[in-house]
Amino acid sequence: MTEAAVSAARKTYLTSPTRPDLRVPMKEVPLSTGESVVLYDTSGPYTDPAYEVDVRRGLPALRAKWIAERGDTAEYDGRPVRPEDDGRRSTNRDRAALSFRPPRRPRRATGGPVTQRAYARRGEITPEMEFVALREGVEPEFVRAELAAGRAVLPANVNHPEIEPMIIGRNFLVKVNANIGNSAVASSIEEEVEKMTWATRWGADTIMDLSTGRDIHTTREWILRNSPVPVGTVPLYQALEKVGGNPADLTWEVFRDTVIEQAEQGVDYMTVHAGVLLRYIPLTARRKTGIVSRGGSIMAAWCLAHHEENFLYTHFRELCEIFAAYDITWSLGDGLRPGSIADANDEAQFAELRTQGELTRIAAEYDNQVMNEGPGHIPMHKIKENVDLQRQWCDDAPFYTLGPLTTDIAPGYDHITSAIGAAMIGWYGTAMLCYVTPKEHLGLPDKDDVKAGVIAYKIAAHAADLAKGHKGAQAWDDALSDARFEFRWEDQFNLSLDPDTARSFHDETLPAAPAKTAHFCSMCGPHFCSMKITQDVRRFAEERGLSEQEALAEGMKAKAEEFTASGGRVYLPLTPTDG
Ligand code: IRN
Ligand code: FE2
Repeated sequence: MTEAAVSAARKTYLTSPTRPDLRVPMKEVPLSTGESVVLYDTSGPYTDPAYEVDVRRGLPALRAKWIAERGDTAEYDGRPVRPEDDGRRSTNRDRAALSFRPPRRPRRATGGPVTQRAYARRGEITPEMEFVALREGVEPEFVRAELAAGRAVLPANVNHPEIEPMIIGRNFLVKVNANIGNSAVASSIEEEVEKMTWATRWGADTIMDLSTGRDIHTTREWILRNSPVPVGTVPLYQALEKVGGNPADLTWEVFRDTVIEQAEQGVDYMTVHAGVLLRYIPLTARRKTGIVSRGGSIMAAWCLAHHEENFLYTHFRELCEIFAAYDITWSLGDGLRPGSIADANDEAQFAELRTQGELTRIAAEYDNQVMNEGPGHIPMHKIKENVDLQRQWCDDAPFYTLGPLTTDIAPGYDHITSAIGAAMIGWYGTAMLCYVTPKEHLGLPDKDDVKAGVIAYKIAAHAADLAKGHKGAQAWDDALSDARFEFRWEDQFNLSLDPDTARSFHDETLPAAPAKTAHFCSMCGPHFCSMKITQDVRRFAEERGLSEQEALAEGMKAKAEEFTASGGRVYLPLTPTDG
């Protein structure tokens, strides 16, 4: 079910000088020069040939020892999940065949908060913090300080020991989230697990399981036990299934129980639309596209049906206590985000953002880790204001945005309309980018769409890292540029974000193996390759002991004479080979 490692890259591990059990996986790309480039790696054990994949057993519990050693959590008998809790279940499936083995018992705090932020505030550097410090190439103390200040989050539920810890914050590498999850109409559990391994293979830093419909609980269990990256959810979706799909029938109790059920499974962060207040709903009435957030529209429908304040807002402190007991990270939803260019940065959107700020401060009282979700559809000139206001109103908590899409005119290409906005907003300081696939607004993404979305967003995230001057980001570009300039084709493929596509495009034009060592590219051909000409000039200069400028002048003169002598023809017939 999992594919081989991308390109010729091999798995390598950074080790901690102080903790022998701490091994940070990295991707090492060997070059034909004998050197190698070491890159950040999200693909998990699946790309380690020494690892035997067994989806029914799940990944090794890397963090189990660290969690147990802290001595502040204990196993207990989880709430039994009754069949009716599981949303609309399928009837034609063998239940036993779907259940995960061996069953596990959940843990929770036995006393105060067990969040990474609580430890950070007490001055403790946890193994998880040390892990991300190695992974990002920064000092562990820096990681601790950013977490303590609430400028970064390290999503790591005590019931998700399988993850390779990662950090989300504006002073770290920009991260990418990929949404997977079936809707009621399509997809199977196996397909969803495969979408997860596929998304992380291409570089997704977290995934969100947005499953609705049948077998939600079981699908999530399979994804969690096999996911090397943090998993996020929107618990409201499952709560709605439990009450039969009518928002008016939702209750605080059903929602709370769903959060606990998912907390016990190990969900690392949760989208909660607690900022959609009753009094903001009328602000959306005159919008071009109303409320486009699924969670936002569910809560708006509930508020209007009961004419009561959003129960996620009125019970927020109780949720903070639950989140503190499992270390769940808040992803405060943007239920009133604009769904069109016309609605960007309007009153409804910014009213909710202010409330996100208020909730961010309340969650901090409970040592909760918090991110804020952001838009949506925003034209380029209105993007910066979003980041500036979020930083100001939400105390610099990590911003996590959906794109934004910079224009509405290209259904089928919204991974591109939104990657443009994502690159910009990442540059201004957004910490994590929620991908958009080519199927946005049109249908359910398949494997190709997941890959297209992740790659588009890795480009946006890396472009932002470069623009922010993130330490070390440019080394990757430099290595690839060197390979390109020196016509090391295989190195160029192997260093690229998508080696398969790069290699196949080159093969389409120049399929023969010698073309891989040829000193020109398929675009300009042998006679007009600018990189080859530059190299010729340098060689010419070296041979004659001239400076590059002098060589250019002399070379140009010689070329001009040669050109006139040959009759002044501009186009020369291409020969099949040229040095
Ligand atoms: C991210 C930023 N703003 C929204 N998102 C994501 O959108 C959110 O994390 C979730 O994955 C998805 C669906 O959210 P709604 O439509 O329920 O708000
Ligand atoms: Fe949209």
